[in-house]
Amino acid sequence: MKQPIGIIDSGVGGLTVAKEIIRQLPNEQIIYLGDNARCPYGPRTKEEVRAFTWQLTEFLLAKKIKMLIIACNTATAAALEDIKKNVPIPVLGVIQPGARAAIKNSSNLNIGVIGTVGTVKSGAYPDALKSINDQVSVKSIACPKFVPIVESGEYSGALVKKVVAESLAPFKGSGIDTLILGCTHYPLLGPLISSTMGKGVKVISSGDETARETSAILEYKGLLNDQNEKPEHYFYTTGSRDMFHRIASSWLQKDLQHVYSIKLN
Ligand code: I24
Ligand code: DGL
Repeated sequence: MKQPIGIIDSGVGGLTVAKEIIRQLPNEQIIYLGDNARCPYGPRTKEEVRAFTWQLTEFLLAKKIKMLIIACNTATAAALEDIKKNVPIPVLGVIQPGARAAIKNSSNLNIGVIGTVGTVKSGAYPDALKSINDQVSVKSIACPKFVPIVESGEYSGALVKKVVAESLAPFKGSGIDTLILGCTHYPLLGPLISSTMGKGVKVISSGDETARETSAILEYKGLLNDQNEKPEHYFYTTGSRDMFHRIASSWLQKDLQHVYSIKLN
């Protein structure tokens, strides 16, 4: 099936998920919408995030997508259930794939989660983990400083190292053997987070797991694109076209031809 896969996010962070989907499913066309004008979602109320996420969803449904990926953890936590119930195509968030991979990896069922304030407050990761295995013990920590660090482009260096160590200090002595990166931006801090946590903790990127699951769902439902002319991907932002073009082209290592700024009503 030739129709595109839709990906929504609060901004550019979801490009970490998009990149992995493009890598794993090179024949699939992607339509990405980032709500840069209203980014970040992390500190907002659940009601607000849910309303925004519905607007993004409706924009992409009008583009005839065959499947919707909610790449933003905060949006998944606030709106996935509601959207899933009310749209006629498969909808996948980033939380369940991350939770599944964490359970699969963990030997002691002692799992850590980091994310935005909204994601941690929602309890969506503990809920997802417990619905897979009710024996699991979960410790979640909000790391509100991490998104601004990544967006500053300065995500190595002594100062960043210090912030990461301080933010993750509450995990000391917790006995976790698996840590879920429950935010689109955190994979960019992945190596630093991993070295801070040490060898005994496996770090799991929810976005990478989501790309794997996307591929499994499309295959199972017979929705994969059977043609193999290289697809052209489309990118929409509610913010500045040039800013989005610059970050996305650099991240995807390609001078993107189809980047548009749009207004949502
Ligand atoms: N990374 C992200 N967001 C940005 C950025 C970045 N600017 C540089 N880099 N800006 O997210 C978002 C909008 N700004 C506007 C001004 O105020 C602050 C917010 C992470 C992107 C993950 C794909 C660094 C950078 C880059 C290219 C690729 C990756 C990356 F420029 F981290
Ligand atoms: N995309 C968000 C997430 O994964 C992080 C950025 C934001 O707060 O909007 O939770």
